[in-house]
Amino acid sequence: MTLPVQRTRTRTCARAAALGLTAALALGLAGMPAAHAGTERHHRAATLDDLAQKTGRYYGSAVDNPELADTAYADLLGTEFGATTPGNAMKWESTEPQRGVFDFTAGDEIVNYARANGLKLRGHTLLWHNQLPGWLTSGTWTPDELRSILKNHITTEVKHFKGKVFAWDVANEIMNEDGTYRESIFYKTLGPGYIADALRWAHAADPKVKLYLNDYNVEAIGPKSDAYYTLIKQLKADRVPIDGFGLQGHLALQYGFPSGLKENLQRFAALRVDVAFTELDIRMNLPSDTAKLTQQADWYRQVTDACLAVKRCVGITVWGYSDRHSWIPAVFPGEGAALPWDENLAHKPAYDAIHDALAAAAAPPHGKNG
Ligand code: 9MR
Repeated sequence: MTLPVQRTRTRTCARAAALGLTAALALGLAGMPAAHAGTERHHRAATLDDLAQKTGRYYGSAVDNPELADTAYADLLGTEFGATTPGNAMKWESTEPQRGVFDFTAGDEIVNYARANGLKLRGHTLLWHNQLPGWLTSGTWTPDELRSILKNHITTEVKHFKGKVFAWDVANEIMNEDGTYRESIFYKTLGPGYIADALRWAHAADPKVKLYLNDYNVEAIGPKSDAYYTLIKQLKADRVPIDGFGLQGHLALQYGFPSGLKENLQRFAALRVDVAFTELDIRMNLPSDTAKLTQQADWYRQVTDACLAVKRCVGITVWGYSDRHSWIPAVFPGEGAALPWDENLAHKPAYDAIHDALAAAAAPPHGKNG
């Protein structure tokens, strides 16, 4: 393991130098030697996003609103990463808690945090079967009613965040493992055409924003990723606005590394859509040990390398960057330790593996890829 504190601090020094000492003190960034601040510009260790940017990509982390109060966590996210995704703030139950009554408070908080820290923002998500408000799931809707509700939700939310997010996960997790459509309220009421409609409505509300379909267990070539391949090919043929395919990347050591990952990215890129890892984490059965952390580091390196090998792989987002804040232990009891930083915000071997993979691609002559 390398020196997390050092890397964090050198980046902090950059901010301190840029802000001037008084402002740095006011922000609580003091505590490093002044001489260090003076030489910092020349010696600052590259962050993951610095390196990703050199390859034309971003490196991001999700953030959930309560985590903004953890200032050490929020500061490190703001310095190490170049993009963020709200974990929950832009989901339907948050943004339209009553029919036609919109609340963008939580989403705006993330927008402000992203702006203050110079982070790009991915919008997540306009349409999902989870975290829907009770008024929507408990209602009985005719197709016309539900279509109007969906159109209004998408149009209002996309317009609100227009110019503030660079991409939207328009439809999230719409396929079953066997490649059939998930029987969500939208599918059952509207049929599969709701996906093209959602993309068209989102495009009409913000013609510049990149529109993604996003799912988990689509990293390997198999029935589920095949279904997305077929769907995106058809959407393209029908001239439906679709810009990207998001592979969430919720991996687990005990289930094996997804086979054909790079080839899978390549076949989507060949359909002329961008691809991205949107929610990457690599969990393990607890307790962690050296062997598991080494294997995890190798997997993070392989995922990074797969993205770097495909020109249209535009970036990687981890679903939170530290084991301090992760959804996994609550959902998979006995599993965790999935992120590149530990609970104390110290680097794990995974961090170095990602850093090394990005650095190798960022340094000429290996900077060319495609
Ligand atoms: O990180 C999110 C967590 O805070 C929520 O409790 C959970 C509710 O389902 O959603 C989590 O994020 C999910 C994401 O929106 C879609 N892909 C799976 C993620 C992990 O569950």
